[in-house]
Amino acid sequence: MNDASAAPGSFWDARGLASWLFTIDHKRIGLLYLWCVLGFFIVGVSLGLLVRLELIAPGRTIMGPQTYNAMFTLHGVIMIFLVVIPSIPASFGNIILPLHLGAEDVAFPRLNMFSWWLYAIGAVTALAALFTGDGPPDTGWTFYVPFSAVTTTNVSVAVAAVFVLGFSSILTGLNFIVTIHRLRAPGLTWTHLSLFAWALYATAWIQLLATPILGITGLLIIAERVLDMGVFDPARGGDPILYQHLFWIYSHPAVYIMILPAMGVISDIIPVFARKAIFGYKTIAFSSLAIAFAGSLVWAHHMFVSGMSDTAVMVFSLLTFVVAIPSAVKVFNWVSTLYKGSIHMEPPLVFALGFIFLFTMGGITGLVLGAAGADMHVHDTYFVVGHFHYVIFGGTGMGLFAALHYWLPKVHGRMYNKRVATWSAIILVVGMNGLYFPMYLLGLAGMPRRYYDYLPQYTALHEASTVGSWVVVAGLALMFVNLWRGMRSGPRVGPNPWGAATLEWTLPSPPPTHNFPVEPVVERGPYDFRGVRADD
Ligand code: HEM
Ligand SMILES: [Cu+2]
Repeated sequence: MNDASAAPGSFWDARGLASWLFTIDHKRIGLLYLWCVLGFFIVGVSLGLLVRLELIAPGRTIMGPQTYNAMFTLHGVIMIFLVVIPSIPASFGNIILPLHLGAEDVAFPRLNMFSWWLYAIGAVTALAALFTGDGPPDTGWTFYVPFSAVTTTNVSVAVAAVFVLGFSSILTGLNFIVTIHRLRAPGLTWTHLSLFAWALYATAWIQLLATPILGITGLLIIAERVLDMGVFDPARGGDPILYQHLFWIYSHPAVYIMILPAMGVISDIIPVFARKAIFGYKTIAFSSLAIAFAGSLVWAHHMFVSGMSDTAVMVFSLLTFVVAIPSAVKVFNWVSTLYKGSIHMEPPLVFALGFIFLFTMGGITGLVLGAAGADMHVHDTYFVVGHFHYVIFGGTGMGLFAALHYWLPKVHGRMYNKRVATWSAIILVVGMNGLYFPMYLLGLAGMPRRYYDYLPQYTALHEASTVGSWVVVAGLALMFVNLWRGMRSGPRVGPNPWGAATLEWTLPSPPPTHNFPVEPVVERGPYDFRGVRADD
């Protein structure tokens, strides 16, 4: 990383740990997030692999049931709260948003640094939950009551960690909203905003409005455990279903915190490598807001079998179908942009295509789950596990990897090996289908989720899935080694290796500390490629 400063005055120039830990430069803060997210991703993947290994055969394979429960809980908590939620918005959102706006930094640089510190404190608290108290939590990442209120494992500390992490997310959202409203360069109207910025804007509203509910719910769990409150405990007049409502009122919108930024990345990548203005700019921009809004109304589709009136079930099922429309509109517009485009099959596009395929596989099974009747059959089975992995690993994960391949040359001023990158994308897509497709079949056949053991008839599909997990790891290893090598010693690149038209590509790679030497005046849209040339 140290020799990445090709351009004089690059943001890499300041040296020393303190210049990073106390930085208020949005690019550096974004990188701090990125390194943490990738580090925790590797931890989370390792836990997932161990869980998968245990499931390769019926009976005990490598661990006992209590360890198994702790493992999948940690896997879920780390992946959701430390990896996926901050992944693209906190890392690439920070690095790229001010560049897309032609701004010097975000609106509140110090608050931005504070958000990262809260993230770090939350992460340390989550780790502390492992090594203190009576063992790591074993509730699953949803912390459902009544079990989370009575288990002796270290639930309170883990929930406190989630509380702190939530504040980090809220403050980042607030910062982005103000930044987008106030810091756009002259001429950068709302309709000249990049679709990545639009996606971050919609995401930020969810972060700001939905996350407080998670914080309060977490506090209530702690109160239940420490003070014997009786909000959720039926023996004291509480209501466990209330917990599920509160939890999902945050956690369903949270899945859009996970996916919208990835959709923004894809919307920015596709036109660049199709050399064509994006089809339906306004529909894509508006659909982000529509998803954020409608997505806040569908939480109870997680609770079709928890006990609700038939009317409520029907309303939430219908609303779930409604929220699928804006997602499908985006997929339609991406494909239409590619149609008759002049396609450049560069690695970011390959990852983007992987995203479209895997996300669509996850989205369609989401409709199966949203149909209340079908959900009765597959609720809490492996079908659900298959669905959300297609969406969050196949969607958000591939979106993050696409972003890494798209923006690494800008951030480091160097290029990775493109052939190896393409192969890693292909191996990942193959591996994810091997890992997660059998889960759909398992779920349809009745295999429940979160089970340590299973009947012999499920063995073949579990074996296939575990083998798939090894292919995924091979793809990840190849990809990370290639990116690492590229950023250390890849060939140097100029300002605009892809021939893209958004503002970051007008700066040297890597960009200078204060971004734009003169404030840019914007006269064209972000996907107007007339007169834009790629270096060499
Ligand atoms: C090689 C990669 C991965 C493997 C092998 C893997 C495997 C698993 C397994 C076996 C489970 C337990 C399913 C159950 O019993 O219900 C699980 C649950 C889960 N995984 Fe993954 N996973 C991987 C990647 C990811 C990623 C990238 C994410 C997030 C983006 C993720 C998020 C989750 C969540 C939220 C749960 C739910 C935990 C729960 O139901 O309590 N996983 N995973
Ligand atoms: Cu949901």
